[in-house]
Amino acid sequence: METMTSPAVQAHPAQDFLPLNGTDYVEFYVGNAKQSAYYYQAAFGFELVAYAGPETGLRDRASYVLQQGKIRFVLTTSLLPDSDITRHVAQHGDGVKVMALWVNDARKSWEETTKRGARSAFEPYTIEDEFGSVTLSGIYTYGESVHTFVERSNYRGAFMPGFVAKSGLVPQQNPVGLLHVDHCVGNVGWGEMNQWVKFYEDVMGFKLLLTFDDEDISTEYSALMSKVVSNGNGYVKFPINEPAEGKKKSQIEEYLDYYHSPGVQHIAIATNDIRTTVSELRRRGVEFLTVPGAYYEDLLERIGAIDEDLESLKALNLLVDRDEEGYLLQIFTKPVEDRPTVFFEIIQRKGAKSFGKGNFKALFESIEREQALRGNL
Ligand code: TYF
Ligand code: FE
Repeated sequence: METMTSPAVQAHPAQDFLPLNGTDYVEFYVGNAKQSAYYYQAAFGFELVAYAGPETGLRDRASYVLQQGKIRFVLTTSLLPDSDITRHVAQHGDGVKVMALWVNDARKSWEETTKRGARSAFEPYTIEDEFGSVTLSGIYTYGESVHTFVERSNYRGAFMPGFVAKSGLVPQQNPVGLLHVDHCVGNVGWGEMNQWVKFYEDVMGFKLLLTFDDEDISTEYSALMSKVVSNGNGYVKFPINEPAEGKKKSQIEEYLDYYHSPGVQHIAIATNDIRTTVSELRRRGVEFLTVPGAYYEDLLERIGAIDEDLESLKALNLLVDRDEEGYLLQIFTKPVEDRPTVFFEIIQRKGAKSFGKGNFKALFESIEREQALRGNL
């Protein structure tokens, strides 16, 4: 069953040893950053804002920084036949390397977490240019993923020192309306969920928010367990999934088979007008999972009155769920690579703080239909 564990907002935020202002950026290591940057501009409505590469003095890589609302994606590719980036892409395909967290003190963030047992990715260092300075530090989380702490309080440039401002050649048409990262979900190996929940609790001071056991989320075939951890102010939420035994292969196992390690499964992005956002994403060619029409037949009986009319939700295949505090609308893209690994969720919260448990059955059956088409069920 779903268990609500503790309030997301701590009574005494001053005691938080790792205060976080939110997600600073998400960095993807990709095979071709120039073309990925085009995809996120043309299909998802991001704007190119900054660039680093050979033209700015980098010999080994190129990075494109894309922005929409408060969301920053950094797309990085290697220019070498063998490097950490090259090896990452060879092993995992395009995937998320860094979930960067915006902090006021990157050195203290690194010290507080490493002294509690975090494995350092890199020690604190400061970089400067004419627009100010940024201090960075990093720790490893599950798989090869890294949390970079970004202190940019006095920085006024396009992204950070080392990057030049650069605008895109893709004309931005109608606004898509993506606002901020709502949560980033990790898939970890069999039996590893609890140790990663403990990592976020002990090392980063997060609190367990929700637990989903396999009765909540096992459909006829696929099964998984999930726990959600949140930082003190609730701005940063990390659900952690592990595969569970089902009749056939778990969707989490399929991910692990193709990603070849634990890693980021999906990034949920908030909008305050999901119908406009999803119409625009569909028009631009983003592919979404679908649920059968029957999902909508008893929807209003299940979740009660909502502001949106049923037909408009059905036309876009949007999912709806309710909790004690309100409701939410959500939809999931298909994987955005050839491997069945990383995908996106678009979510509009109307009071609800939960994750759409009422949709798990319909959603997971939809994922299983895709798994079957890939021959992985
Ligand atoms: O983040 C969540 O918990 C929801 C539901 O493989 C979910 O988006 C959970 C597991 C999964 C896909 C979606
Ligand atoms: Fe989600």
